[in-house]
Amino acid sequence: MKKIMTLCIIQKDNKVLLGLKKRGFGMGNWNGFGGKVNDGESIESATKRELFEEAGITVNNIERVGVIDFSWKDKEDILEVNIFKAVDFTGLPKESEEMKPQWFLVNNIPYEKMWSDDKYWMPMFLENKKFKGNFIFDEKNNVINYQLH
Ligand code: 6OG
Repeated sequence: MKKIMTLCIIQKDNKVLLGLKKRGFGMGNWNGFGGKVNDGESIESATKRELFEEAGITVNNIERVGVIDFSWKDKEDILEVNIFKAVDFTGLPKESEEMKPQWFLVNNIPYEKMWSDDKYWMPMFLENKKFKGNFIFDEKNNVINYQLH
């Protein structure tokens, strides 16, 4: 089964806004904000909803810059993660039950405390390139195979 998910990162000047995931899937990792798209909801509105729920900020303009399929060795489920960039937002990033937001300089991204795929596509994200790809992980969530273009 394929699950459609969103992931949104704010890039402002030479900084990006990430959040420390406090619970659930990916707990302990820094990541963008996002989650599952609900039935009947568009991917764009799910992206904005998750950003508000998790970081307390509102965005008008978001741009889809990447789509990546994630799967795990010997497992059938595929996560389709739609990756968005936003430049402008209103509100002050605020900690939620799920995420603790923090700004990082683009040359100081905490890759060692992020999902192991991020170091591959984040440089493209930061350079305003568009990308598509797929990643396969082992049971320890290490990347064992990927394609990205
Ligand atoms: P909830 O299920 O907690 O949202 N996500 C991933 N992000 C990265 N960078 N790498 C992955 O590799 C990911 N798998 C899922 C999508 C989970 C959030 O985590 C993202 C969602 O934004 C496997 O609601």
